[in-house]
Amino acid sequence: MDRTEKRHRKDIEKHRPYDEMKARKQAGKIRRAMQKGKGEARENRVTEDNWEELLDRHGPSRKRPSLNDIIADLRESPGEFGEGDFDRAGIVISVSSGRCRVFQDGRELDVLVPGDVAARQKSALAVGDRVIVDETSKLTAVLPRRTVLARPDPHMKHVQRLIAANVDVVVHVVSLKSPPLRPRLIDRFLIAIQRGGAQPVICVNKIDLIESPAALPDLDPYRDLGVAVIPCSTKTGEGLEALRAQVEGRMTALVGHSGVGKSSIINALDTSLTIATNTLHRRGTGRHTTSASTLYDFGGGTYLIDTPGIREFGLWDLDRESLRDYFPEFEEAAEHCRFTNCTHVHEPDCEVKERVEHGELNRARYETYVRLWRDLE
Ligand SMILES: Nc1nc2c(ncn2[C@@H]2O[C@H](COP(=O)(O)OP(=O)(O)OP(=O)(O)O)[C@@H](O)[C@H]2O)c(=O)[nH]1
Ligand SMILES: [Mg+2]
Ligand SMILES: [Zn+2]
Repeated sequence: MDRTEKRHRKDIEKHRPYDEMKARKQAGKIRRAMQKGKGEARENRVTEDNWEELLDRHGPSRKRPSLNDIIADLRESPGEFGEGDFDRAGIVISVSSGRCRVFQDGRELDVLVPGDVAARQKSALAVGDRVIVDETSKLTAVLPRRTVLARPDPHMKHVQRLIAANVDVVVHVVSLKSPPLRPRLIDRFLIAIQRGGAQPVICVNKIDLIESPAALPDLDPYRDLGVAVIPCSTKTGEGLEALRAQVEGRMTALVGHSGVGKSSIINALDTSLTIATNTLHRRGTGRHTTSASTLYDFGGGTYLIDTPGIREFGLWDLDRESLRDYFPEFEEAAEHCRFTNCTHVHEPDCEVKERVEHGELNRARYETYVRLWRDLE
């Protein structure tokens, strides 16, 4: 960096509004905190090649807590809860207006949701929530959530709509044909999943519809980010075991566009289930087969949540600064950009753009970044 450039940078720093500086500092702090976690995640990165080994290594210790563990947790930090409450803890398996079904101690209960409980919660009750139910089958409390999967309400953008709570894994199901793959949706889902704290997995369904594996789209950029990409077919059974390995002993939500085969996959993983799937699906008819999220207990701590298809997936509460956190593959190049605050969109001497031009960074991911950046104005 020569002296004129240094001076130029100083000038920029000096004239940047105070609020922006503060926001940047805060964002930096968060990013650094996230990076700490990321290192660990990188070590434990699950790929198609190492999942078996990782599963062996982590074994049951990585399994999600059973109800007994939830109760043990509660005993340790009871907060407002009393000893009597612990035996009445359960997991929400479906929610309808004013009522929900709760899985408690091997039984399924029909539970009343009082208005004040719903009002006390920041967002409504979700499938996967751990709750306490009283003797009269009334819900009395929703326990703190470990993770959430949420999206903005399509009609009220500032309202968060919960898709599921406490999920360890979210499988984004896509299909290659009917409906066709929409890579842009993958990026939005990935960001929403990571923000909620769950581990993302991409499942490419209906591979029986393509002539050869060469016709598979390039999803390596996602593999490079440490996201497992599992091609599968519920018709031929291919890939189902790899998928099972990802979800075993954990609570998993399947999300994705309507008609990609989420319900079919859950049916295929447990042949005793017969969830309605759409046999008459036509694109553009607006028909959704699954209309509400439902949790299925596969035993052994494995829970799968079927969710209704989603057409659009908006992002809320995301600013341009934090958008970068979801494109960690740009980070190294960004250190070589001419401007420290380079957005990689319109600045000169941008190393990120340079590497995209040279094919060292994935162009589709970069274009997604730019599109999201513009949306976030
Ligand atoms: N060729 C092929 N078709 C599949 C496969 N998996 C599912 N389908 C078909 O795709 C259609 C939609 O499947 P569903 O399981 O209902 O899809 P969904 O994602 O649950 O849809 P929504 O509930 O509307 O969100 C059905 O006709 C299935 O038979 C597959 O691996 N190959
Ligand atoms: Mg369905
Ligand atoms: Zn740049």
